[in-house]
Amino acid sequence: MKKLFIIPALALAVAFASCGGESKKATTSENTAPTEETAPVETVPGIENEAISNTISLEGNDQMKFSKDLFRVKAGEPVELNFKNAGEMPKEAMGHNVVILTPGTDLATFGGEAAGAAADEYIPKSSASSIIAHTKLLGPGETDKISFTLEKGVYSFICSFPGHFGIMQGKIVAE
Ligand SMILES: [Cu+2]
Repeated sequence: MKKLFIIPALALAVAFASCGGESKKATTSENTAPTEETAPVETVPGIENEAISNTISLEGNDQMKFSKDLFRVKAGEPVELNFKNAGEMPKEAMGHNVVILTPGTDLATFGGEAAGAAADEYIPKSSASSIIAHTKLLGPGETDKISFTLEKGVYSFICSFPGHFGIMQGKIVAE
């Protein structure tokens, strides 16, 4: 007589276990909702307020400042950058350029290398692999125009004249 009671009890236990297993599986699949397998992207505050444009204009001035420090461009298509030194001070004292650097370039290291490259207008040959594009070093009133194409990413740009990159720096987001 005992057996009759044990068998239904076992069946119930098995049914309960499998039921529990199923509900656990359902929870797991909910938690692993499709996520995009992309590399972590650097977030740039304020970028959502910038319109995408591949023609960009920038000025440097006697206050050692760029007129803008954030640009948003379309990746994979040429970007035209128009740069002007809007100051009046002599080039030897307040020259400006724009150097676009590869993602991950350490600005302090690059700036140090650049400061030692006076003969090359502060474009250091030793860090050439970190440079995507650069303008000429401009004196007062001078302009230069360069073109380059960026893959998706966040790029720093600086003025490499000695002592300027700490303030004269910004970012270009290519998306
Ligand atoms: Cu400068």
